Amino acid sequence: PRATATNRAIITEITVTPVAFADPPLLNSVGVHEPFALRAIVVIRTQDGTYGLGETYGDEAHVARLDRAGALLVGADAFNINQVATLVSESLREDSGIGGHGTGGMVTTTSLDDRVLSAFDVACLDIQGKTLGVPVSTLLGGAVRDEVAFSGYLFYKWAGHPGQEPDAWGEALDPSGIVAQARKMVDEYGFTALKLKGGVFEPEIEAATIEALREAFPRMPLRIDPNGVWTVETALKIGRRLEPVLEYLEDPCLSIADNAAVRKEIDLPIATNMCVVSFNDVPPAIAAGAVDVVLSDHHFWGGLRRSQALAGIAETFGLGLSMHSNSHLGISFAAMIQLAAATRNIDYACDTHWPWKPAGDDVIVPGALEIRDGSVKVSTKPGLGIELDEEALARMHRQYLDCGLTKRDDTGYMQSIHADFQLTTPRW
Ligand code: GKR
Ligand code: MG
Repeated sequence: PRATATNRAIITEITVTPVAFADPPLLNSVGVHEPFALRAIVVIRTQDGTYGLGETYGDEAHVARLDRAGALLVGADAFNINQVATLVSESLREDSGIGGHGTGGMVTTTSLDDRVLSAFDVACLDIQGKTLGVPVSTLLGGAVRDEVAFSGYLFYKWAGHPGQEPDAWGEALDPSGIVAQARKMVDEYGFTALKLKGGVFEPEIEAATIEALREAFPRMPLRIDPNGVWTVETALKIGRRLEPVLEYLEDPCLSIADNAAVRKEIDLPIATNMCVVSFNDVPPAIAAGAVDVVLSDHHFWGGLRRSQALAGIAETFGLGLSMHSNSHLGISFAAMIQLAAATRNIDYACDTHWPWKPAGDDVIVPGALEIRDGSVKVSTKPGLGIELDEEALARMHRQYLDCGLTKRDDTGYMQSIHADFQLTTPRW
């Protein structure tokens, strides 16, 4: 590609490295987390020796796309993200679009172009920030807050992976197990909001779990997310029961139409990271009145700048905004924090899987990101405010090779343990 007039940061090299980190057996509607979660680390280098970091899904189909796009981006200007986006789309022109969604089959309708663009957008912004000596939040319009609040993300879980010792979190398979898990989360991280991953047990048990949390934490904002496996009827029944307790109800059903039907009949905000997952979904969702809160995720909304475009739409149409998360490492976390810092209308504590990751398992130099009193301080250092630990990257890549996983497959793993596990939506 031809460099443009700015000519500030010409990309000379891009490496894409799949890595793996230990993950506990967290249960969800599609199965259970495998012993390792996969991510891809994108490092972009420019002619003056600056590097920028991006992180995204580690499924092999996605990694292959990142490699193809990365090859086209050499020679482009890291200050021209429009040019980067055009080249990414060019690399996908012949793509079948199959696989690489990174969500274990939970969400398969995100935009292919935006999914691939995301990590490059983040890495380019990191380079821009380092070149200009400003944090990414400044490039995004300026920080409106100096810390970002996160919610404690609770999961039903087994004590440990089959054949392994129990992990530090232990078992949580009923309301009291989840309350104990919540106590540990709140004690260790100071969270001021809690989210329960549902869609695992009978809805009545999950409702009872939320009620047990309410009793244990009388003033804590609470949410439940069954990942769209409830029928409209079940969602109405459980939604009405939990009306006095919930801050919002997340993806009770899968489709825009079903969530709209639920929303009309209950007095609770409906949030989603499943039925509004690309710009194409926004007009029909608004027309149907399907949701109140969009849980954005820069990994599938095309990076930080495109997420800001979504924030503008949310503002215009009076939708609430917060953030969704999958298992992730520090680069993604730093990007989420810079984005949230610069987004005026983040209305709720954002989701993160951060506490589920072993502290030593990361590719960045430790110490940059810490959850205290439920929030993370926004870095004011140049770029994302983090540094790559090359040795850790190599170690975690070896871990990826050794673990033998090539894509997230919660369902296959569950079926290897419980052969009768069926993937049915809606389930209840
Ligand atoms: O990690 O099992 C999980 C979650 O269920 C994740 O895959 C979801 O994408 O956290 C997500 C959600 O809010 O739906
Ligand atoms: Mg969700």
